[in-house]
Amino acid sequence: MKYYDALTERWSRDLAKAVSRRSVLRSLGALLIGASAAPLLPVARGHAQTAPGSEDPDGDPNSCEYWRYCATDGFLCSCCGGSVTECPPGTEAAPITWVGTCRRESDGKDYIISYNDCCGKAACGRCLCTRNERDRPIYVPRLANDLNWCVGSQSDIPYHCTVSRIVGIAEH
Ligand code: ABN
Repeated sequence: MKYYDALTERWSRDLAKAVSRRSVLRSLGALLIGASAAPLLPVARGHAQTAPGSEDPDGDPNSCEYWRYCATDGFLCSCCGGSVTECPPGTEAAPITWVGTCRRESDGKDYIISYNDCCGKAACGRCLCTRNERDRPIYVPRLANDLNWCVGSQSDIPYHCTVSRIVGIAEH
Protein backbone atom coordinates (compact mmCIF):
# COMPACT_ATOMS: atom_id res chain seq x y z
CA MET A 1 0.00 0.00 0.00
CA LYS A 2 2.86 2.34 0.95
CA TYR A 3 4.38 1.78 -2.44
CA TYR A 4 1.15 2.95 -4.21
CA ASP A 5 0.92 5.98 -1.90
CA ALA A 6 4.46 7.00 -2.78
CA LEU A 7 3.89 6.41 -6.48
CA THR A 8 0.69 8.46 -6.53
CA GLU A 9 2.34 11.25 -4.57
CA ARG A 10 5.22 11.34 -7.02
CA TRP A 11 2.90 11.42 -10.06
CA SER A 12 0.87 14.20 -8.48
CA ARG A 13 3.98 16.27 -7.74
CA ASP A 14 5.39 15.73 -11.25
CA LEU A 15 2.04 16.70 -12.77
CA ALA A 16 1.80 19.81 -10.56
CA LYS A 17 5.27 20.87 -11.73
CA ALA A 18 4.53 20.27 -15.39
CA VAL A 19 0.99 21.75 -15.59
CA SER A 20 -0.16 25.11 -14.26
CA ARG A 21 -3.50 25.44 -12.45
CA ARG A 22 -4.60 27.95 -15.08
CA SER A 23 -4.02 25.53 -17.95
CA VAL A 24 -5.98 22.78 -16.13
CA LEU A 25 -8.90 25.18 -15.63
CA ARG A 26 -8.69 26.30 -19.27
CA SER A 27 -8.85 22.66 -20.52
CA LEU A 28 -11.75 21.85 -18.17
CA GLY A 29 -13.66 24.94 -19.34
CA ALA A 30 -13.14 24.04 -23.01
CA LEU A 31 -14.32 20.48 -22.31
CA LEU A 32 -17.48 21.71 -20.55
CA ILE A 33 -18.35 24.23 -23.30
CA GLY A 34 -17.72 21.60 -26.01
CA ALA A 35 -19.91 19.04 -24.24
CA SER A 36 -22.78 21.50 -23.77
CA ALA A 37 -22.65 22.52 -27.48
CA ALA A 38 -22.80 18.92 -28.72
CA PRO A 39 -26.61 18.58 -28.51
CA LEU A 40 -26.95 21.69 -30.70
CA LEU A 41 -24.98 20.25 -33.60
CA PRO A 42 -27.09 19.39 -36.68
CA VAL A 43 -28.30 15.79 -36.82
CA ALA A 44 -29.43 13.97 -39.97
CA ARG A 45 -32.88 12.53 -39.25
CA GLY A 46 -34.40 9.67 -41.25
CA HIS A 47 -33.31 8.68 -44.73
CA ALA A 48 -34.61 11.82 -46.34
CA GLN A 49 -31.47 13.71 -45.29
CA THR A 50 -28.59 11.36 -46.00
CA ALA A 51 -25.11 12.17 -44.76
CA PRO A 52 -22.56 12.97 -47.50
CA GLY A 53 -21.10 9.77 -48.90
CA SER A 54 -23.98 7.59 -47.66
CA GLU A 55 -26.30 8.06 -50.64
CA ASP A 56 -28.56 5.15 -51.55
CA PRO A 57 -26.73 3.14 -54.25
CA ASP A 58 -30.11 2.38 -55.87
CA GLY A 59 -30.93 6.01 -56.59
CA ASP A 60 -32.74 8.95 -55.07
CA PRO A 61 -35.53 7.90 -52.65
CA ASN A 62 -37.12 11.34 -53.12
CA SER A 63 -37.59 10.70 -56.85
CA CYS A 64 -40.70 8.97 -58.18
CA GLU A 65 -38.37 6.94 -60.43
CA TYR A 66 -36.84 5.18 -57.39
CA TRP A 67 -37.22 1.42 -57.89
CA ARG A 68 -39.46 0.69 -54.89
CA TYR A 69 -42.16 3.11 -56.02
CA CYS A 70 -43.19 1.10 -59.10
CA ALA A 71 -46.77 0.60 -57.90
CA THR A 72 -47.23 3.64 -55.72
CA ASP A 73 -49.92 6.29 -55.90
CA GLY A 74 -49.57 9.09 -53.37
CA PHE A 75 -47.15 11.49 -51.69
CA LEU A 76 -43.71 10.05 -50.91
CA CYS A 77 -43.07 10.05 -47.15
CA SER A 78 -39.35 10.56 -47.83
CA CYS A 79 -40.27 14.12 -48.96
CA CYS A 80 -42.62 14.69 -46.02
CA GLY A 81 -40.36 14.37 -42.96
CA GLY A 82 -40.33 10.57 -42.91
CA SER A 83 -38.33 8.13 -45.02
CA VAL A 84 -38.89 5.40 -47.60
CA THR A 85 -40.03 3.09 -44.81
CA GLU A 86 -40.94 5.36 -41.86
CA CYS A 87 -44.02 7.52 -41.43
CA PRO A 88 -43.31 11.17 -40.53
CA PRO A 89 -43.68 12.16 -36.86
CA GLY A 90 -47.32 12.63 -35.88
CA THR A 91 -48.60 10.03 -38.35
CA GLU A 92 -48.97 6.27 -38.23
CA ALA A 93 -49.10 3.57 -40.85
CA ALA A 94 -52.51 2.19 -41.76
CA PRO A 95 -52.59 -1.49 -40.88
CA ILE A 96 -54.07 -2.46 -44.25
CA THR A 97 -52.01 -1.93 -47.36
CA TRP A 98 -51.70 -2.77 -50.99
CA VAL A 99 -48.74 -4.63 -52.44
CA GLY A 100 -46.73 -4.40 -55.62
CA THR A 101 -43.81 -6.24 -57.17
CA CYS A 102 -40.86 -4.09 -58.20
CA ARG A 103 -37.59 -5.04 -59.90
CA ARG A 104 -34.41 -3.81 -58.26
CA GLU A 105 -31.94 -3.32 -61.09
CA SER A 106 -28.83 -3.55 -58.87
CA ASP A 107 -29.44 -7.25 -58.12
CA GLY A 108 -31.99 -8.17 -60.81
CA LYS A 109 -34.44 -9.49 -58.20
CA ASP A 110 -38.17 -8.78 -57.89
CA TYR A 111 -39.29 -7.61 -54.45
CA ILE A 112 -42.76 -7.60 -52.94
CA ILE A 113 -43.40 -4.12 -51.63
CA SER A 114 -46.05 -3.21 -49.10
CA TYR A 115 -47.33 0.34 -49.61
CA ASN A 116 -48.61 1.70 -46.32
CA ASP A 117 -50.50 4.96 -46.19
CA CYS A 118 -49.42 7.12 -43.23
CA CYS A 119 -52.36 8.72 -41.49
CA GLY A 120 -52.90 11.47 -38.95
CA LYS A 121 -52.07 14.75 -40.69
CA ALA A 122 -53.45 16.59 -43.71
CA ALA A 123 -52.14 15.51 -47.14
CA CYS A 124 -48.40 16.24 -47.38
CA GLY A 125 -48.64 17.74 -50.87
CA ARG A 126 -44.97 17.08 -51.81
CA CYS A 127 -43.57 14.52 -54.26
CA LEU A 128 -46.82 13.17 -55.68
CA CYS A 129 -45.90 9.88 -57.34
CA THR A 130 -48.31 7.88 -59.47
CA ARG A 131 -46.61 4.92 -61.15
CA ASN A 132 -49.39 2.34 -60.91
CA GLU A 133 -47.45 -0.62 -62.34
CA ARG A 134 -49.70 -3.73 -62.17
CA ASP A 135 -52.29 -1.71 -60.27
CA ARG A 136 -55.68 -3.44 -60.24
CA PRO A 137 -59.21 -2.05 -59.88
CA ILE A 138 -60.50 -1.42 -56.37
CA TYR A 139 -62.48 -4.65 -56.36
CA VAL A 140 -59.06 -6.35 -56.01
CA PRO A 141 -58.15 -4.21 -52.99
CA ARG A 142 -54.82 -5.85 -52.09
CA LEU A 143 -53.46 -4.74 -55.48
CA ALA A 144 -55.35 -1.43 -55.74
CA ASN A 145 -53.44 1.73 -54.96
CA ASP A 146 -56.21 4.21 -55.69
CA LEU A 147 -57.77 3.73 -52.27
CA ASN A 148 -57.30 5.86 -49.19
CA TRP A 149 -56.30 3.14 -46.72
CA CYS A 150 -56.49 5.60 -43.81
CA VAL A 151 -60.27 5.32 -43.91
CA GLY A 152 -59.88 1.83 -42.49
CA SER A 153 -57.70 3.01 -39.61
CA GLN A 154 -58.81 4.23 -36.20
CA SER A 155 -61.42 7.03 -36.45
CA ASP A 156 -60.79 7.60 -40.17
CA ILE A 157 -57.82 9.92 -39.67
CA PRO A 158 -56.59 11.84 -42.75
CA TYR A 159 -54.12 10.54 -45.35
CA HIS A 160 -50.65 12.17 -45.29
CA CYS A 161 -48.19 10.13 -47.41
CA THR A 162 -47.15 6.59 -48.36
CA VAL A 163 -44.16 4.44 -47.35
CA SER A 164 -42.78 1.49 -49.32
CA ARG A 165 -41.60 -1.48 -47.28
CA ILE A 166 -39.96 -4.63 -48.62
CA VAL A 167 -41.89 -7.66 -47.34
CA GLY A 168 -40.36 -10.42 -49.45
CA ILE A 169 -38.60 -11.53 -52.60
CA ALA A 170 -40.76 -12.74 -55.45
CA GLU A 171 -39.87 -16.26 -56.57
CA HIS A 172 -40.80 -17.12 -60.14
N1 ABN B 1 -53.31 4.99 -51.26
C1 ABN B 1 -53.00 6.29 -51.63
C2 ABN B 1 -54.20 7.16 -51.73
C3 ABN B 1 -54.56 7.92 -50.63
C4 ABN B 1 -55.66 8.75 -50.72
C5 ABN B 1 -56.40 8.78 -51.89
C6 ABN B 1 -56.01 8.01 -52.98
C7 ABN B 1 -54.92 7.19 -52.90
